[in-house]
Amino acid sequence: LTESNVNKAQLTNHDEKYYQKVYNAIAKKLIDVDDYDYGSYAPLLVRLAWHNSGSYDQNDNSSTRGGSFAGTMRFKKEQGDPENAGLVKGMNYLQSIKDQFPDISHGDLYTLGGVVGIQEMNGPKISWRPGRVDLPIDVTPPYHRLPDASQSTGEYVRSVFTQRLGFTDQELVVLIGVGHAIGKCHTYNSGFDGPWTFSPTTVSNEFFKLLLSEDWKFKKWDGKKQYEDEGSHSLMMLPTDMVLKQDSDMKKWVEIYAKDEDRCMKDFADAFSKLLERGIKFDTPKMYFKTLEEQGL
Ligand code: ZEM
Repeated sequence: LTESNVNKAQLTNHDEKYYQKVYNAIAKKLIDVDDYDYGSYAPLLVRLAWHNSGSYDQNDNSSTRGGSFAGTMRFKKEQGDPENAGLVKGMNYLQSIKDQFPDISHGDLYTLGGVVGIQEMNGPKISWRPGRVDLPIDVTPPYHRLPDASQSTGEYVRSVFTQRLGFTDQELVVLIGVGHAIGKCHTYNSGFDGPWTFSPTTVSNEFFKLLLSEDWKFKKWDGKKQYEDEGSHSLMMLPTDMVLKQDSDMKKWVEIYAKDEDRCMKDFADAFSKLLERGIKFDTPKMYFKTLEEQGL
């Protein structure tokens, strides 16, 4: 990396107390406005934070390196990437928070939304820092940097997570498996259908347990190629999810995380925090937020 293409987080006029207020506003809205699957927008906010950050390419030496810094997901251009289908709903959801706290940049808002989503679904504490800056539309990253779920090789998954995003096998396994413990696929967004676990609004290591314990067969339908469990026929795996079990180096981590939930949560917290900060240089200390429950709210 050369100095010129590192995005430097800017100091904001606000302290941790202020961002805790923003956190609380999002967390309260998760309780008040619940007209999404399983009564929670939290999984959608996590996916929004991931897609904001996952457009980063460490090999891109232009000013369009992607990632969460410039907040370019606010533009229709980036929203039009087929992989981002459905995320506008998450951004619209956060608009009232932006109106209440107008100083916060879009990159900070969308990443903080992911932190709130994880923590309020009983997940681990995710360190977070402010200082992303809204930049103009011309730094919008090109399409198709987010992974294509229909791919089914370890080589492909590493081409995104390792070559482009700079994650190890351990980190990519924990990110995908905990990310897909929550929420579901919607045919109207991606063409895939269904949840990965029986507890889609709780952050857990259930994905890893089910990936190993269930018999996964191709789903018989006219839709995209996906897997379903032989037991209940109500859960799903994407082709890229199955790679975590098919690739022997990745599978080692699946086995560790299926057995050790504490390790899983700790490693996920580190990897998710790293994801949100890809391509950004911060000089400020990490912030940690209390859940509504911890504050007695
Ligand atoms: Zn997902 N993801 N993802 N993911 N994801 C979907 C939904 C959700 C992939 C993918 O193609 C899809 C990570 C990694 C990868 C979440 C979090 C994280 C959907 C369904 C697809 C197709 C979208 C829809 O139809 O609404 C692929 C190929 C991945 C890597 C190989 C990582 C990493 C995540 C976070 C850490 C979440 C929370 C959802 C559920 C969203 C919702 O609306 O319920």
